[in-house]
Amino acid sequence: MQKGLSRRAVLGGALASASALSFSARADGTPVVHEVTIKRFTFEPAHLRVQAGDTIRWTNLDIAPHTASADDISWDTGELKQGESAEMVVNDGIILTYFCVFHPHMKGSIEIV
Ligand SMILES: [Cu+2]
Repeated sequence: MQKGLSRRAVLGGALASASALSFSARADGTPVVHEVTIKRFTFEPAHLRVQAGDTIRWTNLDIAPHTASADDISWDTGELKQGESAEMVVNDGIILTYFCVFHPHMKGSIEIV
């Protein structure tokens, strides 16, 4: 497990409430958790706009295992089985494009605003 990443299974209910969180306003300046679901071999959303300090959480809903891995593998969720998720805190300077090591046509990108 690499620094800055944590993995755990996410229950449906917990995921639903976390999804609601990502749509709340940043009124108090607190970091936001951005949810990316992996479904039908696609990152959804494929492009994220985030601020440094925010967290991205990838959750695999497919039967097939997937990863979210930086193009140069400088960060990597590791293998996510169905229902598993991994989180990463976004820091300035990270590689902003990623893919799935098992299915390299699956691509995602991050924009720090
Ligand atoms: Cu994949």
